[in-house]
Amino acid sequence: MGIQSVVVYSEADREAKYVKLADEAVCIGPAPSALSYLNMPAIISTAEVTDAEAIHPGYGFLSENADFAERVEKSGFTFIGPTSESIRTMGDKVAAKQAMIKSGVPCVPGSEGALPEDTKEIIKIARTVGYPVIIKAAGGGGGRGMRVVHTEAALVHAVQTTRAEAGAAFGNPAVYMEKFLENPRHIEIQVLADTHRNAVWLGERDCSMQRRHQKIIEEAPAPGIPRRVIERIGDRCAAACKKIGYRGAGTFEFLYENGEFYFIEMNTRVQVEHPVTELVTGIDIVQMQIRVAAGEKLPFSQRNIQMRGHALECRINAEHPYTYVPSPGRITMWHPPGGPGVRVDSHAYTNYLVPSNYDSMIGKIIVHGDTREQALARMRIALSETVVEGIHTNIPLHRELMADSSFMAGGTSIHYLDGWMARRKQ
Ligand code: MV4
Repeated sequence: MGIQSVVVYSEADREAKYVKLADEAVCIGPAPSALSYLNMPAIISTAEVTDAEAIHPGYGFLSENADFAERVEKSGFTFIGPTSESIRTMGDKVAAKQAMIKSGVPCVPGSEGALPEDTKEIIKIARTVGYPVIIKAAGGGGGRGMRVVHTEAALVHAVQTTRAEAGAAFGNPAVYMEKFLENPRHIEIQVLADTHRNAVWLGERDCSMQRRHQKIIEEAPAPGIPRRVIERIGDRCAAACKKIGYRGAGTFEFLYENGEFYFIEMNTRVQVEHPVTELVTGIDIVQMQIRVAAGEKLPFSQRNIQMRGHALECRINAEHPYTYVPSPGRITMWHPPGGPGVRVDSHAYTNYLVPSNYDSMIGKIIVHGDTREQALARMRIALSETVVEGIHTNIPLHRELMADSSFMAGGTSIHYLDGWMARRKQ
């Protein structure tokens, strides 16, 4: 795009490749994120001293922090993302759900808004919803602050405990109730919206292969879901964006069970797994974020968007493949794969020191093929070509999963990896 870039980094990330590649790099503090990546004044003053125009928040730390978005804009910079108001609404899961119900997006059946104080009322709501139910914190999300309840006897205590935890963790004790779906898939819809009332959806991703809310494999399209079912949901997501005045990239998260979609949360950032959508649509999502933040119109409409082929992403983590114990340290050999339909996004290289301070993800291998079978074949070859020495990685786990008959068949649920690991017994 011809835009000069400045990266900010902490002392622990001194050696990361993006620090070397950027036009300018500014160290904003020591390793602990509270003193660097979460230090809003340090980031905003870096924008000031480097004469930046806009700030892209990435996909970690402050990327979904409404106060940060607000401070960026109040300091005279463009925040590359939605308005702080959108971020705030979607951060409150009760408000998000109410906005979606209003916009015609199907949600999990449950309480209308936050649960009341009155225990008799709570019991009544649970009877209507039907057990099992799940109690979720309004301020939670991404798997934080939730509790499954199977019987009426356990209900009131579960609500009280979740409330107390939510108050302490999020400063908001409000909780809500949903029907607990026992064996769903996690399917999400990517959207893009501009400031000229245009909004489109860019297909779906299946992110069901996960452990402890950390996804490890994502793919697009989602295997075995009829196109007409996805199209109905996608059109509703785009319509919801227009209705709420959404801007930039976003993701609607759904649970999918027995042929039905149920909205659970919206992410107001670009996500780790956006490359699978880029490969099947040919659209550069980050470039679009920057263009719509600059006030440009989206350069395409829904009918111009075509999904082609199949994409898979394997997240490469510095961790033991079967115990998941983090494995930071010096990478003595880094040999990424290549060839047609193979993309690697990473900040690592031979001699790079993986710091112990942050998330263990050190890269992503993303492949594209004409069919899911071709994408799987390309991923198997890509994984076989990849060499990472000096630390443990989860590459052996990915190699096994790419040869697993249920994964190969497609459509495994969010619980599949837990069961697979238990059966594998070290
Ligand atoms: C649920 C659910 C079952 N029923 N809601 C976990 C993360 C957060 N985004 C929502 N989550 C769930 N909500 C109802 N009504 C099961 C989960 C869930 C989950 C969802 C997506 C991906 C992985 C998951 C792992 C465990 C539980």
